[in-house]
Amino acid sequence: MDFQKLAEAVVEGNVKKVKGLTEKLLSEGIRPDIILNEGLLKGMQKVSDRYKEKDFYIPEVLLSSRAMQAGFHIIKPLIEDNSTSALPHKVVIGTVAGDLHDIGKNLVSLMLKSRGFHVIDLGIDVPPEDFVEAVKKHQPDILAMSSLLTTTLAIIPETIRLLKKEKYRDKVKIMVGGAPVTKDYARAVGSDGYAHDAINAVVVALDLVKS
Ligand code: B12
Repeated sequence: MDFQKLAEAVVEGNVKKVKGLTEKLLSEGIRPDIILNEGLLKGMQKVSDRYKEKDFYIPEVLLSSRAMQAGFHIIKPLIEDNSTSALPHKVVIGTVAGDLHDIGKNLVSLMLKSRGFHVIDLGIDVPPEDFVEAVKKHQPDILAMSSLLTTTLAIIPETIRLLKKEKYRDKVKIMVGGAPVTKDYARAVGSDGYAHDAINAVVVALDLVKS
């Protein structure tokens, strides 16, 4: 199966193979979001599992992320072009200060774009002040924060406190996610929504802009 081969190529960190297989699947008419979920993401999941089991270390993880991103770059414009609903809703997204993980955040951003959201991506290592500035400047419907490290989780409530202080909290919905974030944590720090993956992030975002 080519999806399995693609996932394996991500695990191997083989950029050339990932590009070739992604292009092959596309030429066979497979939808880009399916290639993303069934191939590239399955591969990244295996990498995460191996890292957890201490079978993979940072250099291997970096090689795999680079290979995954190579496939992601091929399908990204296709998913973005596919956005049909063209909702006028805006999302400001970023990974919190101190945290450089961006694979998950980029996927959430891509999935939101594919459903017609206008996404303003502040990148990684974003301090509360910059989130708040972006909310003032862009007036988004949703502020989305990603945190992959327990050590940077506190940036989420800090940002919410600053938004309150600046009287902007009630002007924006807040959605949070990332491996250590849970539904209970999201609620406890006063955010409006949480999702454990990029697909559910879209469901939650659509729900937030409705309410
Ligand atoms: C890849 C990776 C890296 C790469 C990051 C590359 C990159 N460009 O992102 C590199 C090698 C650079 C890295 C570095 C580090 N990492 Co790291 N890394 C990982 C790993 C293996 C996979 C993360 C990933 O990309 N997963 C795949 C994506 C698709 O999943 P995801 O990120 O979870 O995102 C999904 C959901 O969480 C959700 N989501 C994510 N964001 C958001 C936002 C919103 C709004 C919503 C709704 C949803 C949502 O949707 C996403 C898509 O489905 C994880 C292990 C793990 N189990 O998570 C460790 C992990 C996150 N890393 C960890 C650590 C400790 C580090 C380092 C400190 C290691 C070190 N000693 O140097 C550094 C930190 C550097 C820094 N300051 O940020 C720990 C964190 C532990 C903790 N609880 O704090 C983990 C959990 C590994 C572990 N078990 O120890 N890492």
